[in-house]
Amino acid sequence: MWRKVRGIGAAVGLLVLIGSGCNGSGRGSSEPPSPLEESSAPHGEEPTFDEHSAFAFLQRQVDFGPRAPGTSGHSQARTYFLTTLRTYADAVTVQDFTHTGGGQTFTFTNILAEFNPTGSHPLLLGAHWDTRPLADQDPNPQNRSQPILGANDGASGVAVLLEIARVLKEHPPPRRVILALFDAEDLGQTPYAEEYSLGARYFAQHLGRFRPEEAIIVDMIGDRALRIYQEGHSLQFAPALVRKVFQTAAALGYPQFVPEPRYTIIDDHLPLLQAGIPAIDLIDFEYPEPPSPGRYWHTLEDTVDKCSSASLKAVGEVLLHLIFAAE
Ligand code: 1BN
Ligand code: ZN
Repeated sequence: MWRKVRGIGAAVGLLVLIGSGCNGSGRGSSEPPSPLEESSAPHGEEPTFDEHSAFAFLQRQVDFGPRAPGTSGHSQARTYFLTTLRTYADAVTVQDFTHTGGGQTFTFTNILAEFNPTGSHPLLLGAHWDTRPLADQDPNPQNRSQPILGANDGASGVAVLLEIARVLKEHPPPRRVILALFDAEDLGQTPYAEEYSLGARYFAQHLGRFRPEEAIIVDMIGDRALRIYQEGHSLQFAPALVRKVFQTAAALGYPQFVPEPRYTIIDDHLPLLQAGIPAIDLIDFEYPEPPSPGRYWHTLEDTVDKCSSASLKAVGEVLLHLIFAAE
């Protein structure tokens, strides 16, 4: 694995990608105002991912406004994640770090929530919680100096992880699970790969006792017309994990997972791969539809009405199944 992964540094330096309002399955404003307090699944069975609770976690984040580093939305969201995860997880670790770029220094925070911390076969599920400071892909030039809301690009992945945290509180997992909320994923400017994924990079360089056996990143998985293809770096460097995830999705009957390669993307799985961890990226990079990356990506159109609770459910159920499946 290590030998295979070493080659990735050069590849990432050159490559960005190759290829083509979130609304709760049409639920819109009828979404419940807050996440559920208890899991509806009975004890002793594989628990169920509640899509409406997940969607409420998405809405809650967007209600803070843009969560770009240095904004009040960022600071409020940080507090919310810590408060929420401390009620669900066995342990929560705050990983603060600073980064200087463009003459400015910001403080960032990765948040690591653990379940069954002494269990074997540690699995990391990760998502970025920051949102992009500038809507640089917006068709209207006047919008390009404004921050995005990041309903899909930011909130969707975190919403799935928060719902999984809620479920795991009620149903302790048989293996160690680390939920990682990474900061500062989206500060880069295409095509400079080294400016993206600052939080995941910091994490991967300070693994300590947090080295997982395998890792799955979820990003932009709230799109109403969800289509997750097999991402190129994931396929190249962690093919067995890609197969396992897509086979699970097929067995559970989720056609949103399309078992074909389509594009190769810079994302938070790359620093993990570079640290020798089999890591994959589950991302829908056609937002809302082909050609990639789609007309809502990094625009002011990345809003709640473009997303769907059914999409969160498809991803969440697959991840829960992987957590509870017998090895
Ligand atoms: C994913 C979501 N990314 C940014 N927002 C990573 C990325 C970076 C994707 C550069 C394509 C190009
Ligand atoms: Zn982005």
